[in-house]
Amino acid sequence: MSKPIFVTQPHLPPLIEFQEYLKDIWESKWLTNNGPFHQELEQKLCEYLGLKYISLFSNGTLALITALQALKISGEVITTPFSFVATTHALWWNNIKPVFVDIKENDCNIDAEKIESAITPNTTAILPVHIYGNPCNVDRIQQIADTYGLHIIYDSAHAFGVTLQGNSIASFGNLSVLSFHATKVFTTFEGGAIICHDEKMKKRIDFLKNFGFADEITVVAPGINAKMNEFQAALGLLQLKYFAAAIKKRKRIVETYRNMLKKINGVRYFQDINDIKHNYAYFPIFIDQKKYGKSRDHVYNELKQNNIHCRRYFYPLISQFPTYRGLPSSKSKNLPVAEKITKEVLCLPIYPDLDLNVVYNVCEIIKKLKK
Ligand code: T4K
Repeated sequence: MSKPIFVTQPHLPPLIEFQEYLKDIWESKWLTNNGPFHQELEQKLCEYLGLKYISLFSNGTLALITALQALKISGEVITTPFSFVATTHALWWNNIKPVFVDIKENDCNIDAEKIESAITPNTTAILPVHIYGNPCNVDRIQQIADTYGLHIIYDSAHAFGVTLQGNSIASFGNLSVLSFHATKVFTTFEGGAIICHDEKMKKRIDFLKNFGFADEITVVAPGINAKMNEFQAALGLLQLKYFAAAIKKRKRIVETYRNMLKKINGVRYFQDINDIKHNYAYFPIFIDQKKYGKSRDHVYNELKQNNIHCRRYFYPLISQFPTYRGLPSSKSKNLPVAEKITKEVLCLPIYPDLDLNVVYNVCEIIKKLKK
């Protein structure tokens, strides 16, 4: 049997380059707690992304949980059901009630026009996700937040490197959270970050991720341990070096998919949008069963038979999991678009070193199935 192909694969630098960093770590014996590589990565990321303040984290989920703590968010938060569970779990871990709002078919992001009708006296914030790296309608969401006095925390887990009119997408909202998990375009094994806009908030976030310590003997809040270690930071520094080349390779794969899938009735995919620099983190396709003649799951299983392991990101919806399905906002009639998209979506393999022959093969299988 041929080698299995997975939906993604991390893009790693030459081992020898990482070994150089390991030598330094071995010599200094500085492994974690705001070490030299940690400091260097924070600085380099600020430069690279054009941001002023960034706090590194051990993973994106803890960064989300801490972001909510940093703003003291409580009550109800408006969010999307079409994301990875961690988005809503972060609310649950903070004892906050999620209120789901439907998504838009064109980019799968929260439908900003439906946010206002979900606001109640208990609403304190909006937690949208730039899903697959597609920028949310940041202007409209900001306008709503300003009108109703709400905070915005963006889950930008998929959106590292994405820009909107030349600005990093992570620069929007009161806080924005990145993930550097192994499956992400920019990885530190596990990892994440919070982006904020002033020094006081940066300090507060740094205290919170280190048990609440402000100095050796002062604990200012019930913080958590969410620090990024030196090994993670070292990989991050190397990732930066290869990031631009990796995105170029991803783009080529996306263009090949688009080219090969363009004449298949019932198969839809995203196009590039002017003003946006995309990161090509995922290549989701949407299969309209009526037009295509077969279901999404049929295609998923057929590809699996061929040792090509695609993923149905994001199926089921978060609102369909036992923890959340009892919420009033989880009802089907509240989420018609999300319920349609979750049945249609299939993320095809994409990563910088993916062989283009695999892309041809995947597309041929999808073409043949239509007949
Ligand atoms: N918000 C959003 C919107 C998110 O998507 C995520 C995470 C978060 C928040 C939370 O951020 P973190 O706390 O994770 O930093 C994966 C990832 O575990 C998760 O990070 C990610 N989103 C989610 C979309 O995908 P799984 O369960 O699909 O991962 P897994 O282990 O099945 O990996 C997928 C494929 O990737 C494998 O089939 C093979 C390949 N792979 C995976 C790993 C872990 C590798 O080649 N090497 C590896 O080390 O969740």
